[in-house]
Amino acid sequence: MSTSRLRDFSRIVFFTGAGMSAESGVPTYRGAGGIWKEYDYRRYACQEAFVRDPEAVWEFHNYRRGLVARCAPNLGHQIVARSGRRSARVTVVTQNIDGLHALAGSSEILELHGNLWRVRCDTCGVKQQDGHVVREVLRCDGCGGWWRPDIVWFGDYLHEPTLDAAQAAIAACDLFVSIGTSAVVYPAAYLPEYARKAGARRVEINPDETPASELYELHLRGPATEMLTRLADGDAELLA
Ligand code: BV8
Ligand code: ZN
Repeated sequence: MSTSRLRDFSRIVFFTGAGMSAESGVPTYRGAGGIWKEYDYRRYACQEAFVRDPEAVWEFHNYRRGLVARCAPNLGHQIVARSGRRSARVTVVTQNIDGLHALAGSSEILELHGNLWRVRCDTCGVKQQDGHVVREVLRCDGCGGWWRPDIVWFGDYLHEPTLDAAQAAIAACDLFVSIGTSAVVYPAAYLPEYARKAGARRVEINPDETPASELYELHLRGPATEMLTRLADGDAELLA
């Protein structure tokens, strides 16, 4: 039976990277306009930098908060959220920290790399979730230490239960749609392999080829909004 519409699948995983939010105006990390071209993550976005110069780390993260706060979910985020209301089970496994999937109304979201709008104090073991705003209070009221952006930086271990949940969702899915990731950051970049082992239909949405492209059966070479529209309208014949 040839399946060509999202709702023909019982368990869908959308695996998203920075390209998912590019059309919302959120800079990607690599490629043209990539944020790591402008900012060295070793100075602004890693544990060593946070210990060495928390003010510089907060200046960078409040700069990003200010920028992302002006960005809204795009049509691609909305299609993903809508499919979650129509298909049996949809899980969003995202590498993004911008919070745009939740804003678009997706409910089952696994944030592999944390969240730009959440902070934590590792001394007090507490977290705080902010709205999409710049943060003013940078010192923990419990211990006076610096609040840390609750983001998985390079060299940080991912939150094990979140990664386990992502692997479990992918191992049980019958459709795996990767959107806007360069597939170079691990362990997230291992995840498409779980979809292959699960025998899921595998679709890659990305204007460019990636090191993971050979793992996919269908390649939709274009921007997320346009390709997701095609997928949702069923005119991109998913592999039978
Ligand atoms: C870990 C946080 C265990 C958020 C990020 C040395 C020491 C320690 C670890 C390592 C090491 N060397 C290597 C590693 C492993 C390292 C890693 O994978 N490095 C890579 C670069 C080789 N991984 C880690 O450190 C991870 N932790 O391994 O812990 C450990 C611990 C200690 C010692 C050893 C091991 C943690 C990884 C998470 C890092 N956090 N950022 C932030 O600060 O903002 S990385 C960053 O990359 C983001 O999280 C992002 O999510 C992630 C992946 O990027 P993408 O989302 O794919 O975005 P990118 O810009 O790259 O690509 C965009 C794509 O979209 C492109 O393909 C483009 O074509 C496409 N596109 C553009 N426009 C559109 C589009 N697609 C569709 N539509 C469009 N319109
Ligand atoms: Zn504290």
